[in-house]
Amino acid sequence: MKARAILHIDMDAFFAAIEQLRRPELRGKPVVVGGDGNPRSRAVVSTASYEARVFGIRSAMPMREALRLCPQAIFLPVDFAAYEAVSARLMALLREITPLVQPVSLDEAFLDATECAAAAEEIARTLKARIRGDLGLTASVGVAPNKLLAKIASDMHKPDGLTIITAERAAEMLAPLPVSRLWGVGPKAEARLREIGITTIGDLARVPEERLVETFGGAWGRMLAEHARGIDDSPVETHREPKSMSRETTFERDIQDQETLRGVLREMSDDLAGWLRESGYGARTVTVKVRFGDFTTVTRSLTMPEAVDDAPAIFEIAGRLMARVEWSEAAWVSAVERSTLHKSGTSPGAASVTAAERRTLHRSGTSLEAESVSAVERQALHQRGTSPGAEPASAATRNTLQGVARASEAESVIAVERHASHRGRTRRVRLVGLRVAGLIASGTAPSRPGGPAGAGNRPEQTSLFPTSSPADEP
Ligand code: TTP
Ligand code: MG
Ligand code: MG
Repeated sequence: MKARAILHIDMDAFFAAIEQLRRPELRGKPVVVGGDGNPRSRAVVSTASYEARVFGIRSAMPMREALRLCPQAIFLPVDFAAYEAVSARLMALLREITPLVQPVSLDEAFLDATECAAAAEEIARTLKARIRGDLGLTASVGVAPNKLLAKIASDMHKPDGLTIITAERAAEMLAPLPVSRLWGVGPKAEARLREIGITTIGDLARVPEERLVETFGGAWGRMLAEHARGIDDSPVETHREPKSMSRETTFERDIQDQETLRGVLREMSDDLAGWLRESGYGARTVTVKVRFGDFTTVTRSLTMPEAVDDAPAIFEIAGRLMARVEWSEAAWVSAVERSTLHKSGTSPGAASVTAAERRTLHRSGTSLEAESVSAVERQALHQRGTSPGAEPASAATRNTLQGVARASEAESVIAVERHASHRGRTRRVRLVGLRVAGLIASGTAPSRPGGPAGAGNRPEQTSLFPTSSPADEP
């Protein structure tokens, strides 16, 4: 296969640069754009000009903090319409080079120049010149054999940078960078990696993949291992039919409060129903996602024979799915066990549960802290996640577990269960998400008298935290 030539374009200090462009008296000065432009409001900084960054002002910082760092800065309100207009011109300009453009945000896009006649570096130079000439703005461009590296490259020499990462030099250029530069490595993952002595991408590349899979679960562990080596096969995706739409909320603080959760789910249901109606789709699949304070993530999915597009139906299904999440730590631990045992179920007989499974469970049993179980949990969840809708604690699995317990084949399992039953606290929620998928154009959805699926047999209001779960600890 021909090596790909991917460009990543990211405008410099985008909102602030547009303000400086239309108000020449602001050029060369510290400009901060955020909220309604009042530096004493509770708003946060959207962006700051490079002149303001010298003072330590950054995106997402409270405006008040920015004011403290640089009292002489010029504070301006966000004028979204103006930035959108410039963004549209930028994307049009990129599409003149090739139709293979994937906009990522207002000021950012990937471009696949593999089939272009000119060399990628030449295209990058032309682009920068045109952005300067036509828009009066500067951009930083990265050129690389894939999206991951192109994005890292565009960020390396900001502002007005042009950075090329070749396949040959990728490892060397990535090695000294902090792991946070990789997609999906946020502060929590960064902290976890630091705990095991990994701070740079080079460190990460030296960790055997199995170790990462063990620590972060299958999909993510493998992805980390690839990305650390500069490998990324994801295509530049131009406009595509929506496959799904989702909403997510990360709470300011991890919560345990059912009403808050219910309120957020209701809001997201309203939102998604609005989107479905506007786009003319119904959804056959609804998925909830819960990320707990310990970083583990659970999804529960339901696919219905017919599509829904109204908020009450989506909310109701979300509630039912939420009831299938293990909310208490005790239930959680035993679900992990079941899953572990389930895997062993492929080989017949309880004896197969002995070696590896017992060791795994024993390990978690030795210090039943969340941390020690979490690698196993994540792996278990990953496996379940790949077959959405599958009920993890199937009858067969439960039988296996019971059979094993009866035969006293796995004493450590019982120990874990017993221990866990004393730890029946409700787990704290960090993030909750709701997704609709299995989209069907509204006009073509099969209809049945009696309305959309689920309408006929809605159960009574379900509790998000099932009543069977042990009470919270005082
Ligand atoms: P970025 O490309 O992240 O930042 P930037 O263009 O301002 O600066 P640079 O790329 O040179 O580092 O974001 C593009 C715009 O998105 C930014 O101008 C304002 C907006 N934005 C926010 O509103 N909030 C944020 O937290 C971030 C990061 C960006
Ligand atoms: Mg930018
Ligand atoms: Mg950007």
